[in-house]
Order: sequence, then structure tokens, then C-alpha cells
Amino acid sequence: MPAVNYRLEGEVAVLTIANPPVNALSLAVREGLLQGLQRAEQERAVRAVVVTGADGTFAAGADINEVASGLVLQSPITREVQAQMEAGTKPIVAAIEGVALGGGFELALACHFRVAAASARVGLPEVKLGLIPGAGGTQRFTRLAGPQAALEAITSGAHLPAARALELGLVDELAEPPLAGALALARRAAAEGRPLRIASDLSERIRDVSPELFAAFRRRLEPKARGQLAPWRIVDSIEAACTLPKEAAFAREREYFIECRDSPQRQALVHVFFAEREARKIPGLGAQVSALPIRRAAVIGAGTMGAGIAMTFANAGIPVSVLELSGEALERGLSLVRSNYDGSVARGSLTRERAERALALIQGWTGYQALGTADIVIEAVFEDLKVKQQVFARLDQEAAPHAILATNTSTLDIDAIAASTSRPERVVGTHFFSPANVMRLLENVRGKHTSPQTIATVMALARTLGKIAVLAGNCDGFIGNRMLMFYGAQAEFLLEEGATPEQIDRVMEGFGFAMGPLAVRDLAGNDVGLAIRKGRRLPPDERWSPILERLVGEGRLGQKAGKGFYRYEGRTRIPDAEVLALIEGVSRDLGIQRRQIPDEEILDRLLHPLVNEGARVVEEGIAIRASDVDVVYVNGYGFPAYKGGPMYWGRQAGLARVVQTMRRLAPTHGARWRPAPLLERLAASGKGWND
Ligand code: 3H9
Repeated sequence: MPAVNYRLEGEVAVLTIANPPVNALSLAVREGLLQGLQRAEQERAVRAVVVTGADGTFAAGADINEVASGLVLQSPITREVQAQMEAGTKPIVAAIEGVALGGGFELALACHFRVAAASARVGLPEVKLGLIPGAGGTQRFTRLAGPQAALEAITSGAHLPAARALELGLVDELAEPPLAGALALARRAAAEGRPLRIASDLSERIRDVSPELFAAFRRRLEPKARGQLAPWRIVDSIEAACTLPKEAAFAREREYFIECRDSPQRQALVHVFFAEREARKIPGLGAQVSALPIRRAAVIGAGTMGAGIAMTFANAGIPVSVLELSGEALERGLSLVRSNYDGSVARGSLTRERAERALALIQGWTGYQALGTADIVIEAVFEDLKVKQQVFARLDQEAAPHAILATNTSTLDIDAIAASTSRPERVVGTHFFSPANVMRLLENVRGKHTSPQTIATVMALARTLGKIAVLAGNCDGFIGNRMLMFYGAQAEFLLEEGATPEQIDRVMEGFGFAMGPLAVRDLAGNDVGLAIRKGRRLPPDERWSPILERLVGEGRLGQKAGKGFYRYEGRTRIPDAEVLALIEGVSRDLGIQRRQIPDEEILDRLLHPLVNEGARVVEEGIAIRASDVDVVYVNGYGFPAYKGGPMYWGRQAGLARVVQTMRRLAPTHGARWRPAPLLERLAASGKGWND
């Protein structure tokens, strides 16, 4: 099969991109398009052209592997194909089905007209790869839809539904199937001699744009895009569209594209893109293992977690029963669900109709009678092994024999839970992150007896629910929380030695975390953190800092109490002299001489233990691969994606440096703080995680 198929439909030449799996614009596609366009231009019998994609999708953009190689792309590049389109004399119509993203949408924007299926999605998601659109995307989008819409869509990388694209003027018509609509439009345009609409020549939407529009947008972007390169360059490029002559503006976009393409942030984000896709691949789980269809689910417990999980199913169109022991607890949970949906409708992120449709899929119960029809039951009750074992023993009796019994535990032993059932092969961990209906990560945990089909089912379920799943092995804290313990403990040791909460949080937020570790503790509740800590057994050569316990003892439970590591006015945190006095008291009691802690030491002592424990997690087979750890941290723990995740970052920072930090910490912190053997081996050989 050629990468671009050329055929005639009467007087219309149809060019179909056929480059599985997503019709990326690799060299063969660009060559095929250019040749096809030239042929159509030359053939006298051809009066118009339609460009479309095979297998239900238009094109997902440039081939990311090609872009990531950093090499100069071989000619013809996409801009040469577009130049041919704009120089042509016959109408060219894009027929868009599935997705037209990145370079794929840029190609469509260079056509004279666009017809899309109602279910199609279009957009310029380059920002998520640390890039800006490099084939005129910022320019043509702005000229068609205006700078405000361009700023919003391109800096967020949003996939726009076809109806929205129509509203914005990015698409001319919706039609089913879009190819038929595009053919009809192409014939009409040719017959009527309609003027060819070249997006890069339009100027109406870019004239007299107030500079304040950009200034205001930059102010709004600041909290979201702090520390990043691509979003700012997108704004600069859209501004260039509105202020510079056409050629200069296109050239500016090109310069910014190259700057971003060659940046470490782009490398890190492309790593994350492929890591998220790699995480789905489970060695040993052959194609012969098929996932169980999940047509109906049940959630045990209607607390914050249970309610969020129920919403996740309902949002994916799967009916879900929520079980609670008392009518009162159930009503509390269901009203939490309702108020969450109301909030989304009020914010405009969900239509009332969709919210109502989702709500109708959630049914509350105070008994186990609803369990019999569920294909999966997810337990989200109190984090206590005995309680969970009792619940599972009951679930085993009540649930259908084929049903999967999943636990949302964040730390407990899956095998001990499975042992209370007669079907350990159908017991699995599904660790959602709070708020469960928002956070993208699903840490699936396999026990000793979990069957391949159960694993395949929960991995597939994640995709249905719109989540990114990583499969973890069974150990205290699995991948994420096991590593986090070291990060959190170190933050408090640094306080004992002389750092302040605001210094630590400032350094970590400066690194790119949305919130520093102590602000996160205050948000989650210090009493909750303390209870989890008390449930864990520390090796005899380790200790916890007493700071957390003392804060809780003084009622400083966190944001909910208006005070924790900080004092709060609403959600605004304010450094508190009382906290500093409490911390200084702890230092005194422990006989620690407080000192100025350099910011760099804070970063090293929080992040290097994370990398070290990540190496143990990989070495022990708890994570299948190092990049899975990155996926967990980027999607579940606020690690900045543009730094690639802890393992990727550690490799860039230098594994030998990580080893040094751990060697310094181990003598006073305990044996678990020694460098992981895998880390030492790689540091000594200069190799990376996958070499
Ligand atoms: C760009 O266009 C820059 C231009 O401005 C520059 C000038 C021209 N390239 O996600 P899936 C692979 S930058 C190469 O599992 P889904 C993917 O790795 C690009 N490979 O499917 C996976 O491989 P494997 C801007 C790609 O149905 C397989 O395809 N475009 C590309 O869940 C299936 O992918 C984007 O950022 C690619 N462009 O989602 C869009 N895309 O099976 C990126 C995918 O071996 N892509 N692969 O693991 C996506 O968002 C999703 O893949 C998509 C399909 C929504 C299309």
C-alpha cells in the first residue's frame, strides 16, 4: 500500500493518507501528498482535490519519532506540501474523520476548505510535547479563529470537538460521512468557480488586536505555565501573527519551533508521551489473554474516594452501584457526587445534560443486593486491613462468580486481602488518586495469585475510564507511596536541620511541583498523614521526625483547621512564627544545631531518595520498567512532566550524584537509605535505565 493513495471520484482527485496506526506525516506521506497534489494540478480532467485519511482518522501529526530525532527533516517537509496547496489553482478540501492533530491539522488548515464528521476532534496539541506547531499552525489558526481562541486552544493543546471547530470557523461544514460532504463541497466549489480561501492570507481577525489581550493572557498563563518554554513561545508566535507581516510572522513561528524542538523540556515530554504508551504493555500477557467486558460496576464506600470512583465510571457511561452501610452515609456520598457535578456545570466544563446523564448511571444502595450484576466491585472503605478483609469475605459471597474484586488500598497487602476470598485470582488492586474523577493515574496492583485475565481487564478498564494505568507489584505503598515516604520524611528532617516550610515548598514549587510537600501535607490533613505513618512499621535503624505529631497535638491539622505547617486565610497560606518555634523546639530537643540549608541541598535531598527508591522498585520488579515510575509520578504526584519524571530526571541530573547523596544520608538515616544496587551499578558504568 502506498502511504498516500491517489484515486479519482469523477472530476475530484482523492488523496488518502494511509500510514497506520495514526497516519502520522512521515517522509513517505509527505512525498505522496506532494506528488498527488502536483499530479492533480496537472491532470486536466481533475477539477478539485479532497485530502483524507484511511482507517477512520485524518492524521495525528508529525511523526514524533522523526521530530524527536532532532535531525533536519528530509524534504519535502510539511511546509512544502502546504506551499503546493496554496499555490494550486483547484479547490482542495480536507475530509476529517477521527482526529486531525498537530501537523495533521496544520495540513488541513492549509486546504481551502474543511469538512469534518461530528465525532471528529481537531487541535494543535504540540505544547504537550514541549513543542509549538511548526507548520504554520499558530498562524493559520489565528487568522481563521482569532487570537483569543488560538491562545486558549494552542497553549492548552486541547482537542476541539468538530462542533466547536465549526463555531470557531476552523471547519466549514459537518457531514456524515465527511468524505461525501467533502466531495460535494469540492464539486460545488469547482463548478461555481468559488474563490479559493487561503487561511494564511486572511487578515480580518488579526487586524487591530489590542496588545492588552496578550498581556492579560500572559498574566493568566503564569500560574499554569511557570517554568515552561513552549506555552510562552506559542503566545509570542500568535502575537507575531497579529503584529508582523505574514512572512516574518511565519518565520518567527519556525524559529520558536526549532528553539522548543531542541530544548530539554521537549525531550522530557516526548519521553513521557512514549512512557505512557509503553506502560500499557505487560510482558507475558499475550494477545490470547482477553479482558473481561465491564458492563456494570459497584463501589463499596461512598466517602470522597468512593464517590469519585463512582463518578469516573458514570462519566465513561458505565452504570455503577454505590454501597454504604447506613442511609445517612450513602446520602452524604451521593450529595457529594451531585455537588461535584453541579460545580462542573457551573464552571462550564460539563453540560447540564451530560451531568444528568452521568448522575442517572449512579445508584445508591444500603445493602449488598446490587452486587450480583456487577462485573467489577471496587472497595473504597477505611484503610484498615481487618476491615478490608471482612468486606472482601462478604464480597466473595455476594458478587457474581465471574466478578473481579478490586481494592482501592494505597498501601495494604493485596495478598492478605485476597486470602479472605475463595477467588484470589480475581482480586487486584486498583489504586485511584484523589480526586478520583479528575486524576489521570490508576495504579493497578497485582497480587501473587492475580490472573492474567484480571490484569488485562483492569488495564483495559483504565483506558475506558480515560485513565493512564501502570501495573505495580505488591509491596508496602506499591510504586508511588513507597517512594513518597522517603521524599516526605526528608522534608521534615530538613526542617529539623534548619529549613523552613516556606523555603522547602518554594524550592519544590520552583522545580515545577504544583505544591511543595508541606503544603500538600496541610491539604491532605496532618492527622491523616500521621495515622498512615502510625500504621507503618519502621525498621529499627530509622525514625520519624516528631514534627508531624507535635503539629497534630496542637490541633494544626492542616487547611481544614485553618492551620498546619502554615496559617491559612481561606486557601492562602501564611508562614507562621508559631510553627517555626515548634520546629526549633524539636531541633533543640534532638540536639540538632540549626543551619542555613542551601536550596540545592533541599532539591537533592528530596529528589535523590525518590530516584534511589525508584531504582529499588525497578530492581525488585515492583515496577516493570523505570519509565513506569515516571508515569506514576507525573500523573499521580504532580512531578512536572516537562522534567520527565524522577527516573528520567535522575538520569539527566547524573546517577552518580544521586549515589553520592545517598551515601551521605545512609549513616544517619538507616540502611534503606543506602544507594540501591542497581543505581550503583548504573552510576559506575555510566549507563541509563534501559541500556
Ligand atoms: C507535530 O505534529 C509537530 C508539527 O507541528 C511539526 C510540523 C509538521 N507519531 O496514543 P495511542 C503511536 S508533533 C508517531 O496509543 P490512541 C503511539 O506511540 C505531533 N507515533 O492511540 C502508539 O504506538 P504503540 C502532534 C505516534 O487511540 C500508537 O501510535 N500530535 C503518533 O489512544 C497508537 O497511539 C500529537 O501530539 C505520532 N504523532 O490515541 C498527537 N501518535 O502502539 C499524538 C501516536 O507502538 N497522538 N503514535 O505504543 C495522540 O494524541 C494519540 O496517539 C491519538 C490516538 C489521539 C492520535
